[in-house]
Amino acid sequence: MKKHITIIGAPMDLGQSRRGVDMGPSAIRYAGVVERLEMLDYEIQDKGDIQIGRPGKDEETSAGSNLKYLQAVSNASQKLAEAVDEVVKKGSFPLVFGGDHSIAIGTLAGISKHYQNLGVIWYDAHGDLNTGETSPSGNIHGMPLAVSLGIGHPDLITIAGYTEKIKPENIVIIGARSLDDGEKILIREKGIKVYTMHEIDRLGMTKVMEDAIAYLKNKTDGVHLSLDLDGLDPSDAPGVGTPVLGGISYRESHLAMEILEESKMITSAEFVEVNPILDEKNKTAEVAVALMGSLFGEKLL
Ligand code: HAR
Ligand code: MN
Ligand code: MN
Ligand code: MN
Repeated sequence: MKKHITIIGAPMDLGQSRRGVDMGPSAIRYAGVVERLEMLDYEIQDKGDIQIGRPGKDEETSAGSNLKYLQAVSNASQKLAEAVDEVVKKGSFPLVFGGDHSIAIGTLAGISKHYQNLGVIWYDAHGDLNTGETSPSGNIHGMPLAVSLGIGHPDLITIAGYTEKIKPENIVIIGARSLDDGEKILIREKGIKVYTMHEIDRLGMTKVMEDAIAYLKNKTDGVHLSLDLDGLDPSDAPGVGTPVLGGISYRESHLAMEILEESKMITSAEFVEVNPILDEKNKTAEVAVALMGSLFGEKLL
């Protein structure tokens, strides 16, 4: 039987301050994702995009909070959680396209209730472990991993009606090179496993991925890949809102996806932060699609 993937677009740009990332799902489709995955003998259903409400001019800040566009992000997260929940219930593999990384709040809320111990691989230059108190920007795309731990604004941590979406010991962050002070404290406090660029340089991507897989293997019953394109070096993925020098290469990222594919552990995925307005001829969307090819088993020979 052909394996089944369901695509959902989440054209969200309100979790950060660079407009254009709402066109990410279109750019990824334009880069040929459906055709590419169909060649791998998957049956693909593209459910289209969830609707993101446009906030009024005065809605950037809400009373009693420094979180930007809290209401719009929380409404969209609820919608995305419901859409993803349906996909998992059907037994299909949820593949979500952002949009900025705030969408992970909804993705994880929809997926995690189907698992006792969902693992998460957070492939990102950033930790996304801020709260309103520690965030330097108020941008919610810097908060989704903390929110999924149940740490953050009440409107966000209660999406889909339950609080702890992931346990700290079931998280692996890969590619970190920009962490705020509050995020570093949370990482130490919760004992979150982080492979920074230092470990990737020193150990090599093969060892990092093998260690990450071994770390998650016996304690999780599913693993979600949350891949922020800014985890890659900006020379390979220029179309992102918050690029950080010294990132993971295109080649290393392919290798990481291939090792994940061999592990057969990944049960859902999202690719976020593709901003075609900041891109060079849709390069970053093409990189995202090429990585999905490897994640789903594309081989040269
Ligand atoms: N840590 C900074 C903040 O919270 C920058 C976050 C940038 N985040 C993303 N997601 N692109 O990884 O504002
Ligand atoms: Mn991120
Ligand atoms: Mn990032
Ligand atoms: Mn390869």
